[in-house]
Amino acid sequence: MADRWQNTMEHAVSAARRAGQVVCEALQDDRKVMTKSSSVDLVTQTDQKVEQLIIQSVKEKFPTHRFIGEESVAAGEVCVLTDDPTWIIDPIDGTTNFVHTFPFVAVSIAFSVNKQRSLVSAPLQVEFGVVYSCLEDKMFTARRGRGAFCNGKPLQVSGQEDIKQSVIATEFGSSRDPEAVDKIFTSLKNILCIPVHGVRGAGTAAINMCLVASGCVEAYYEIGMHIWDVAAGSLIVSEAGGVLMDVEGGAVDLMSRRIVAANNGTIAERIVKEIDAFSPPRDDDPPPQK
Ligand code: LIP
Repeated sequence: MADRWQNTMEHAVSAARRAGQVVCEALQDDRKVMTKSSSVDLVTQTDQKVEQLIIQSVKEKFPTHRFIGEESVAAGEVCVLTDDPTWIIDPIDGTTNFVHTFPFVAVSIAFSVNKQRSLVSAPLQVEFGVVYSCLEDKMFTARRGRGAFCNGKPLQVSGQEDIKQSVIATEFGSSRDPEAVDKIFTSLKNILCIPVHGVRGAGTAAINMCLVASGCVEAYYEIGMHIWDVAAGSLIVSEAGGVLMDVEGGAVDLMSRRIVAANNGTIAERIVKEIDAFSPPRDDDPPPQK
């Protein structure tokens, strides 16, 4: 059956590859670092330039499409889904890595159609996801219902059912609020002491999710990331045979800034038991009144 969005996905892949080339070239330059919500929430001119390059290239081909971009939202645009086809873009996932030349940075592009209050059961709403790990030159792709791939090779999550034989990925995020940090460390201690074989973090949610899809880690969880970090990876995990869950169990809501992405429900539910959950402001919350 003809795939309605194949042509659109191919545009996304070429846009991600071009963006990745710009990111890699910029790594050689002196990167002007700015901050957003806090002194550790970093952004560079390259983040902003790459997001605009992607958006402009899409607008030329698909003028009616809409966008949720990390840096556009940071500049004040609303983070809401409408009935229009919507591109969800993180121009550099792993900006702190980029600034410090820690070698894991990705361009993440997801494409969603049909209005949703939030991306509940995200795989049903995300039509395709593209994550380009540009320093590794790994193009991760997934088309809803048609599998997940890395550089064209099929991906399959780990078959591990025993949490004590597992490696789990997570991130500490950019919040330095003491209460949030306490909960993040409580969750980390609980999971480490199950015990699991190890805990890892690439410094980018998108690559962590691709590691789940690739079977390199059994699961990734985090509280505090954003929809643009995980929208593409959510489909890549699902199409590689994995599962998505909220940190307190139940359906994932990608606007909630909370996620568990795992190889199977057994591992996901075991992790949920250990997470000291909290609820950060949602991505689709109205901006605070000035
Ligand atoms: C990053 C996420 C990561 C999170 C960081 C940051 P960015 O995205 O990929 O999971 O822990 O705080 O949000 O800001 O590099 O695009």
